[in-house]
Formats: sequence, structure tokens, C-alpha cells
Amino acid sequence: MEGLVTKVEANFYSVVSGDQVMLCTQRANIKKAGETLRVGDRVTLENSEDERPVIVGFEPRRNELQRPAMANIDQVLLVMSCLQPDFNSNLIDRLILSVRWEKLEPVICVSKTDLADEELEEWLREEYCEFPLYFFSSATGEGLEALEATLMKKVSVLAGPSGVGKSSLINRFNPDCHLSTGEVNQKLGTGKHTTRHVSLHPVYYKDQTGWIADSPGFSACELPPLEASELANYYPEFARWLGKCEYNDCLHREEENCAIKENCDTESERYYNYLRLLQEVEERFRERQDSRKSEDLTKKAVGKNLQNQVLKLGTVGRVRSRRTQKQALEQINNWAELDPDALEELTPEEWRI
Ligand SMILES: Nc1nc2c(ncn2[C@@H]2O[C@H](COP(=O)(O)OP(=O)(O)OP(=O)(O)O)[C@@H](O)[C@H]2O)c(=O)[nH]1
Ligand SMILES: [Mg+2]
Ligand SMILES: [Zn+2]
Repeated sequence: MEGLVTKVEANFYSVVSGDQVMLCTQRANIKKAGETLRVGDRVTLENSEDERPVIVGFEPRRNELQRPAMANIDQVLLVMSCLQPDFNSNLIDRLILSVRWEKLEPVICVSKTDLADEELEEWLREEYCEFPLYFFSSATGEGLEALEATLMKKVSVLAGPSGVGKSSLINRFNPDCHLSTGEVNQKLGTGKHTTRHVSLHPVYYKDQTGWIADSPGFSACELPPLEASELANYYPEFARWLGKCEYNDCLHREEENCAIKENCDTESERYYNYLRLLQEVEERFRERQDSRKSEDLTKKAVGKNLQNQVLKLGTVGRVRSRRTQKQALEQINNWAELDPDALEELTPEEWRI
């Protein structure tokens, strides 16, 4: 029997198969193989009459997303409200980058249009003209039909900060879902992190079906591990000018004769955020290099130390007590924090424990 995972909670999985919804467990071999089932996984079930159905396998994934944790996604709907919480262009640009880095295409969905003026809408249409863009209000119903139509025959996932109205939107599309929603803190303009789990729901439109996943809101988004020179590749608005700058290693920041600065809107918020993200990408890259260097040094130190342990064992011919081994390990850990240059200069004698 085949099914679709719609919810994962602890060691239980909700699986839809035909018009049945079943609460299943998984066969131990899936976990042993180091696999974690995700919402969106297509699974095979064993369903005996008097026992709980068991997931015995799953299909290879077309794609997967780390956050929200999901598999086999056709589109990621990035939701940001006009107000309450305020539209956060830095966060949405980070999300766009993360989604494109996962080789998925984002759809930008601007919620709570009932709270905004037309000026904001106009500005967003200019800023995000390179992306599919939808404006909607779950309060008034404005824009819902167009958005619902794009969900058909696909698996979509909603992602965005807490309080922007992700669960409210699914409740509008499918009132049977009864998803919990939470008030936005009026003073801080922040949501209450009402949704705690990813869950997938069917949506019906003109005899067609689509699937949409709700997910917990978040306020920060880590950048993917990029190099500075790669960042511009994730900006569709830069695409036709890439490779046309005077310098091959142009980062489109302060360089002269930069095709992107000459042709794209450098007054835009997108470009401003690009510069901020570029700086952050550079910082993260340096941090990764530094931690790699210190990891290498630790490995070297541990390697040398083990060599000496073998030497000592060979010459003295005794088995080290567990206590000495423990002390040795503590020392290795402390060495990792020593000045790397001083570490390099130690003689083999000094390495001995
Ligand atoms: N004015 C207005 N309020 C809305 C709209 N959509 C949702 N809300 C309100 O916004 C608040 C938050 O909605 P939720 O659906 O819980 O938001 P969420 O994105 O699911 O939040 P988390 O689960 O915390 O991530 C609720 O009080 C909703 O009633 C809308 O279109 N207009
Ligand atoms: Mg929610
Ligand atoms: Zn350039």
C-alpha cells in the first residue's frame, strides 16, 4: 500500500492513502539506515488488520528542504505580511537565497493586504518583479482565488515569520483543517509561534487537488555556505549582466565599470540587501576557514600524540590505565586551545603524556 506522509510527531507518522488517514510507525531498518522520514515522503505501508500500519520503505526524494523539513516539494511560498508583523525585506531576501540554493523556486506571497496602502504594494511589485508575486488577505478574501489556483497538482510549502497568517491562509483554503492561529503582539508586532509542526493538507479548486504544508514561523534565517563570488548568481535580476563587468572577480560592490551597478537599480532595497548579505557571506566564509584550520591542527596534534602513545606502550610494555587515558584525552582537548604556532614547535619529548 502506498501513501503520503502528512505529519511527523515523535515516532508517529500521519499517512494519507486514498481517502484514508492512518497513524503509522516505521520499520526499524529505516532509522538504522540513518534516514529520517519527512512530511512529503511517499511511503510504502504494511497494513495488517489488527496491528498499527507500519512504514516499510519510502521512494527516493525528488528534492528536500531543511527548513521547514520537507521532501518532494514543487514550490515554496514565502509569506511576509504588509504589516503586523512589518514586511521584512532582509529576511525575505535571505529566504529567497536559501530556497534558490536548494534548487527550488520561491513564490512570494504578501499577506494582510487589508492592513496596507497601495504604495507598499507598488513598491513591492517593483522590488520583486523577477519573482512570481501574490498579494492576498485571508481577512477579506482578496487575492485568494489566484493563489489557490497555483496550488493545484502540486505540493507547496508555506514558509515565513510567525504571525504572518500561514495557518489562517490554509484554514481559508480548507476550512476542515481547523489549524490553530495566534494573535500578533500589537506592541512588538510579533507572532506567538503558534504552529509547532510541519503538516500537509489537501486543497481543492475546480475539481483539482493540490497539497499545501503549514510550518512553524521563524525570525532568522542562516545563510547557505556560499563564497562571496557566488552570491550574485542567486539574483535573477543580475543574470543578464553577469560576466560583463570589467573585472572577472567583480563582486559588484565598489569596482569600476561594473555592468550590474551600471544597469541594475542600485537604489533598490534588493541591491542594498545584496551588499549586506555579501558582507555576511564573506564573514561566514572566513569563520569557516578559521575553524577548518584549527580542526586540522587538532587532528595533527591528536595524530602526533597517538604516535607517542604507541611508542611509549612499545618501549615500556604496559597497558595504560583508564585514568591515564582520560587525562590524556583532557590534555588533547586543552592542546586544541593552545596557540597553533607554539604547538608546531613542540619536540616529540614534550608531546609525551
Ligand atoms: N488583518 C489581518 N489579519 C490576519 C490575516 N491573516 C491572518 N491574520 C491574523 O494574524 C494572526 C496570526 O495568524 P496565524 O495564521 O496564526 O499566523 P502564522 O503565520 O500561522 O503564525 P505561526 O504559526 O506563529 O508561525 C491571527 O490573529 C490572524 O487572525 C489577514 O489577512 N488580515
Ligand atoms: Mg501557524
Ligand atoms: Zn560587477
